[in-house]
Amino acid sequence: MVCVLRLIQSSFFLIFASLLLAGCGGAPGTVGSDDLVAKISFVSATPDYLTLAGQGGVEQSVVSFKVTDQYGAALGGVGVTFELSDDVGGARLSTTRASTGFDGEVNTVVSSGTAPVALYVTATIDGTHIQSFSDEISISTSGFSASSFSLSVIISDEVTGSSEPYDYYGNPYNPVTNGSLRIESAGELGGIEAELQMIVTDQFGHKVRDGAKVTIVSPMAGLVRPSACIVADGICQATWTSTSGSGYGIGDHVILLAYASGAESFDDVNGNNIYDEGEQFVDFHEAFADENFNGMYDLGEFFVDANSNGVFDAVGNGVWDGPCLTDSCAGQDSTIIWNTLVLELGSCPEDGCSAN
Ligand SMILES: [Ca+2]
Ligand SMILES: [Ca+2]
Ligand SMILES: [Ca+2]
Ligand SMILES: [Ca+2]
Repeated sequence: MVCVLRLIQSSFFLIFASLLLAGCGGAPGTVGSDDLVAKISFVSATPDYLTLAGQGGVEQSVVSFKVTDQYGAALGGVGVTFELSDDVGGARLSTTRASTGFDGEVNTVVSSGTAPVALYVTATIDGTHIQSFSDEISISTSGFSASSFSLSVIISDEVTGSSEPYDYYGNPYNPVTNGSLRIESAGELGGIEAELQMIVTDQFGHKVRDGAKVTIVSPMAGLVRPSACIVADGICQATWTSTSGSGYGIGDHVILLAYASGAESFDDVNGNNIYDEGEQFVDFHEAFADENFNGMYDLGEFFVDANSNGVFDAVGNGVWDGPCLTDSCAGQDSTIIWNTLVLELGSCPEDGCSAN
């Protein structure tokens, strides 16, 4: 009788201890067994952007996952195997297997290689098919490319006064062919706003790092806020606001100029994503706003004096400028790349002006 009682007491203690450990979130479980259903979730990849190895920049990202039970409680001591989606260019993981801590979290580190690529990490709970995937981690150069450095207006009825926007010449607006857009009432009223958008990539067509800066100026008239447009997820936005009530000069238009330090565009004949000697490229001269539309710089027009010599330089340096990814490069790591956008300042509609 005593033995039976002790057996019952012992069994009760084991069950109680198991429940207690599970409740604390630290009990190693037999994952995949009938009594424990585990889940693994992606937590973070910090940062989610890496520069190419050897290019100077952040080359490692800590990728974290978390294992929980069916009630959401953390599970410690669970083995997890990691796999990288691609090892092109030597991209690699610091470890391919680890165990969760008491908080249920487990980490590995992605190191960039020498090839531009977007990667993700797969984490699988050992002995199961239970897995999770990280968000995308981009590996690329950190700079802008002139091949994708686009300034545009976010078109809305409020901006154009119509669901069918028109350009400078009164033709239906075509952002591809002419790049000008009529902003209704802005030639007569101050305070009329147009939302600007920069869409940018690096030379591989990947998003540049968050926090990269594009400067946007409106030298003829109007206000740009912020003038330092900070890129997030490949895009940055700013607002142009009219500042006068009577138009701004020739044709009642303004020219917006966006510029940043970046790589010149090139014709990648052999498709290796890298500038090779002999490939055609666009040799950027200094940036300017062609305020009178004559296709050339005239004294008094705004320009960016990239080489600080006090005058506008109308020709490039004759060599491709951008991140050197071959054994030797004749150009600089970057130059000033730029783009312009023309806004036509429209008059008020027949039923009168009204500010936004
Ligand atoms: Ca090439
Ligand atoms: Ca050049
Ligand atoms: Ca000019
Ligand atoms: Ca100059």
